[in-house]
This record gives sequence, C-alpha cells and structure tokens, in this order.
Amino acid sequence: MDNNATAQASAKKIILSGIQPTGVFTLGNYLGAVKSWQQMQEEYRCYYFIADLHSLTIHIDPAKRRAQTREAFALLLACGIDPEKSLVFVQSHNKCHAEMGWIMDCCSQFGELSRMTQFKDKSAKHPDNINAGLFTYPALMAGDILLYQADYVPVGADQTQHLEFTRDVATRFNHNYGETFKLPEGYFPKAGARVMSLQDPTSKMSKSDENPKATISILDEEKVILKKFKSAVTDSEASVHYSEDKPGVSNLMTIYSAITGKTMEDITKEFEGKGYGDFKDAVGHAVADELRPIREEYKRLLADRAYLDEEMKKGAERATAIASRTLTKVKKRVGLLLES
Ligand code: ATP
Ligand code: LTN
Repeated sequence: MDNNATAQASAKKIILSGIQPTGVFTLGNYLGAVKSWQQMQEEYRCYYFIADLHSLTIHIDPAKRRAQTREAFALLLACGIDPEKSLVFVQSHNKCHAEMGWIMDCCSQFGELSRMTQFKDKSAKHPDNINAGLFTYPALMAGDILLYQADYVPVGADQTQHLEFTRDVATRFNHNYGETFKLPEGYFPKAGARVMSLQDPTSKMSKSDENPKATISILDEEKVILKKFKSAVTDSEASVHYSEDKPGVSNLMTIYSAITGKTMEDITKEFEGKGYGDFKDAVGHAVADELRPIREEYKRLLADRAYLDEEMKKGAERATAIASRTLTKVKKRVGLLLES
C-alpha cells in the first residue's frame, strides 16, 4: 500500500460485530446479519469475530463447543467474509477481551445490568443455570466493542439494549478517567431482515430452537429447504399480501424480498391469482439457490483444516495488536501498574 492508500484505508469507519458459536447459522442470522457484514467489507474497515467467551454462559459439551467454534469461523468465510478484506478472529484467541471484560465489569452497575431483557429472558429459559457470566454478559460485550474503537456495530433488535449499555459505560469511563473511548453507534443495514420462525411466525428464527422445522439452517439441502417452506405456518387466506395480521405469509415475503431485492408490491403482483403453494415453492427455490454456493464453499473450507487454523492464527495476531493498544491505555487510566 502506498501512503495515499494507507491514509484512505485508515479514514474508513470501523465496523465490528460478533456471533456466538451456538450452532449452524440460520437463515435469520444470514439475512439479518452476516449477509450485510459481507456487503460492508468494501466501504468499511470490518472486524468480525466468533464470540466463544459469550457462549460460555450456556452449557455446551466442550468437544461440541470446540467443533462449533471452528465451524462458525468456516461459516463466516463461506458466507463471503474475506480474511483479506476483513479481520476475522475467535474472541478467546485475543486475551485482551477477557482482561478488558473484567475492567468493564468493575465499571458496570448492578442496577443497570439487572434491567437487561436478555438476562431476564435467558434466566427464565434456563432457571437451572443463571450464572454470573449471563449477568455480566453486556460488560464483556462492551469491552469487545470499545477495545477496537468501533464506529458502528451492526446488531439485531435483540442487541440494541446492550449497545446502549456500552455507550453508557463508555461515557461514564470517559467522564471519570478522561477521553478514552469512541462512542459506538448501532448500524441497521437497509437490506437487513428480521426473519421469524417458520412454525411460530410471531417469534424470531433462532439457532437454538429445538424444533428443526421452525428454522432453515444455512447448510440445509435443497430438498429439506423446500419441504420446510411447504410446511411453514400461514393463515387460511390465500392471497400474497404483506400485513401485520398475517405474520406467516409476511415472513415469507420478507425472506423472498431480502433475497431477490423485490418490493412487497412486486411480490404481490407476481403471485396474483396464484395460491400459497406456488409462493412457498418460489421462496424455497430462491433460498435454496442463495444457500447452495455457501454450503459448497463451507464443505470445501471445513475439509481444509490447515487453512482455517492459519487464518484463525493470523486473525488472532492482528486483533491482539489492535486491541492491546486500547487495553494498555485503559490500564494506565484506571491506575494498574504496567509491567516494565
Ligand atoms: P441463539 O439462538 O443461540 O441465541 P441467535 O440465532 O439468536 O442465537 P445470535 O448469535 O444471538 O443468534 O445473533 C447473531 C446475529 O444474528 C445478531 O446480530 C442477531 O441480531 C442476528 N439475528 C439472530 N436471529 C435473527 C433473526 N431471526 N432475524 C434477523 N437477525 C437475526
Ligand atoms: N451478543 C451478541 C454477540 C456479540 C457481539 C459482541 C455483537 C458479542 N460481543 C460485540 C456485537 C458486538 C449476540 O448474541 N448476537
């Protein structure tokens, strides 16, 4: 890179986001998050990571967690996140996250953490494992974001409260210790879609859903995809119209629109005089066509373990170099005695 190119590259705004290795990404993760992450790579300096430390808040068999972490890394690359353009890494491979997480814990108040809806939802869902990590999860996430001085954080609606919390912690820190952190903003990509469960279109499609018919995994084969769309819950009417009181068909329209770029009106026109059967079939084929190359690339990548390990290592080194600059500053600010 010449000087000009370096200056241009550094003028780019920083995007940062993470995804937990809690299973194969769903169509929701893809259309709502990862697809836009891929599209942002040209315009922004992008940092994406697998949030394996966050996943420790739920119980997963250790061997399964290890496998899922490598798989999630391969999935990101298969979805078009290019390690030559973006920084891609595994959170725990950069030790700054755990260290910064503790410092952020000590800057977070019990009261504000108690108000987090994700904490309330997850503790209601897993009453047998309400661990301290689940409670301080937002502090670790704040550390992830602030370590890299991110400008924008693309997250779904479920994470906006955590982002607000991050801004509050950063503001307080800057006030108490002097200007240290850039305040990150949420980023809501125009094309980002909120995808709902195929069996209960009033709740979001989630990779931890126990009913396999409710979610499309981005690795599902064409036959499976077509079958799941065929049995997707819709209402008893049969016209393809977007409306809040028709969540089932509206969800399918959202998916179809996110993939084809067609507007809701275009879609209604396209299926005028046709039934839900034809529409579900068209959505199924559009999704299958979109996911086929990802599935093939994923299989190829997963078979090349040496390449994946090498990319993880490179990512960890670059991430550590960036994050340790902020961490050193933070340690100085709070009065930790630095090693000489
Ligand atoms: P889990 O079921 O383990 O909680 P999840 O499927 O909800 O996982 P996360 O790892 O929490 O996924 O989220 C990764 C990213 O995908 C986040 O930015 C989140 O907002 C987005 N996302 C998750 N589910 C959907 C969905 N159904 N529609 C759109 N975006 C989604
Ligand atoms: N909590 C997020 C994952 C996550 C994240 C982050 C996202 C962890 N650290 C930092 C953005 C920025 C989730 O569950 N989707």
